[in-house]
Amino acid sequence: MLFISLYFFDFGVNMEREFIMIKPDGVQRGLIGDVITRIERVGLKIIGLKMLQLTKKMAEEHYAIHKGKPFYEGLIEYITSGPVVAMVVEGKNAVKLTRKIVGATNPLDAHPGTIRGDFALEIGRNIIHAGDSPENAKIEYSIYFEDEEFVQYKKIDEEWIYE
Ligand code: D4T
Repeated sequence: MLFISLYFFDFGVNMEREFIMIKPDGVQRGLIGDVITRIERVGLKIIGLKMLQLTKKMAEEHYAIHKGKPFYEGLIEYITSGPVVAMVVEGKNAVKLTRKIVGATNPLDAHPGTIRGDFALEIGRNIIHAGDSPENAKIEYSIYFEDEEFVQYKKIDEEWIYE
């Protein structure tokens, strides 16, 4: 009994939800599968997934923090220029782990082996977005998902992923 409660206690620590978006260049370049594979194989659980075309309103809400910056208008145009794939994943330290897989914002600084390091060349065409904190991830995924859309399930490999 003690073992069971400890197990569940430990499993609950640092469990996070992360918001990920494959941007229009990632979709157009046929990288949806590649990106999802990298997220899945580290052990993160996808609980929400959809393809959509961002409206200008959604894009402006998502990138409100960058309003007024020199790259803002170009960013809004780019992110609304074609369909994106929006995803919410769950896992222990999901945000830190995802940001590591994604790599630095500027692909020039992103290490080989990261998504941006392997597939991108310019900051304004950097393939993917990932929330930078659990709080911001929630603010972002709430733009695109209703809470009822998330699927709660247990993956059979969890006991081999979590110690
Ligand atoms: P996103 O939001 O796309 O995951 O990127 P990051 O979280 O890694 O980085 P960010 O918020 O600083 O930038 C948002 C978005 O703006 C583009 N950008 C950024 C750009 O085109 N020129 C720039 O100088 C900066 C700083 C790229 C990502």
